[in-house]
Amino acid sequence: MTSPKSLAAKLRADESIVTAWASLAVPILAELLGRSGYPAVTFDMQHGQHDFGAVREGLSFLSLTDAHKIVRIPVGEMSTASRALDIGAECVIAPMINSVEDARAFADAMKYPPVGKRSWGPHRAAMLNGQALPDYLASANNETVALAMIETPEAIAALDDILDVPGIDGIFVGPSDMSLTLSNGAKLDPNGEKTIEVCAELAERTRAKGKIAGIFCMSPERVHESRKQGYRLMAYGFDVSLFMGAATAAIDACR
Ligand code: 3PY
Ligand code: MG
Repeated sequence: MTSPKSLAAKLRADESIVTAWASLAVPILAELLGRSGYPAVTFDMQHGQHDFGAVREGLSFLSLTDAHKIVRIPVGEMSTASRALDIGAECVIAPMINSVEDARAFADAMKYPPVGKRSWGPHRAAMLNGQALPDYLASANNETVALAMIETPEAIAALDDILDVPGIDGIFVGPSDMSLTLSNGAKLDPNGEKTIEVCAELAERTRAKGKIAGIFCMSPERVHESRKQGYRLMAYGFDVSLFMGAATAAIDACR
């Protein structure tokens, strides 16, 4: 049964969620972000400093708050997607999903049979959820969210087929890599006009398939624009910038 409070249920009900982006391998920072009012926190294992232990501890700290738990895995590390779910992630974001084959490998890691090939062992996740193991099994395929990152021309071309892969719940757009790959390495332009146009088209195509659209945002303005374009999971609030911004403001105020 889908809990009305799960991240999956909220996103499917068209609620919009803003997630903080945690890159520092300091587990208690996730709890502080949750206590600060963020509805979700994403642990970035692709470009952030987290190893598996830091994510494991961070998910436990975050469970002391109401914030939802999201993990971005490194490129191609599908076994880490299953492990992230096993230690309590509710949503996994997989970078550089460029083909139906990539999407199938991701869905296989995320969903139990008959949808995928996820192997059994979610003891910590069930414990954090306060669930008995049979209840975890009954709800897991519905309540775990698999978001395929779309950030290359190949992925844009294959989007409809990627979205049709059973077990793929939606997309998460990476505008930096998108601008880099669309310009063949010439320009990093995540907030450029062309990038934003492509982002709008991706949200439309994803919603037309009844799936969830998420995106990384570089400003609160982009969060609001993305929401209008149909996105429902927006990442904004990079821990390094949040900390340095607050530290700079504090010391500036003392000068
Ligand atoms: C991108 O913009 O390419 C991302 O992956 C965001 O983290
Ligand atoms: Mg990227």
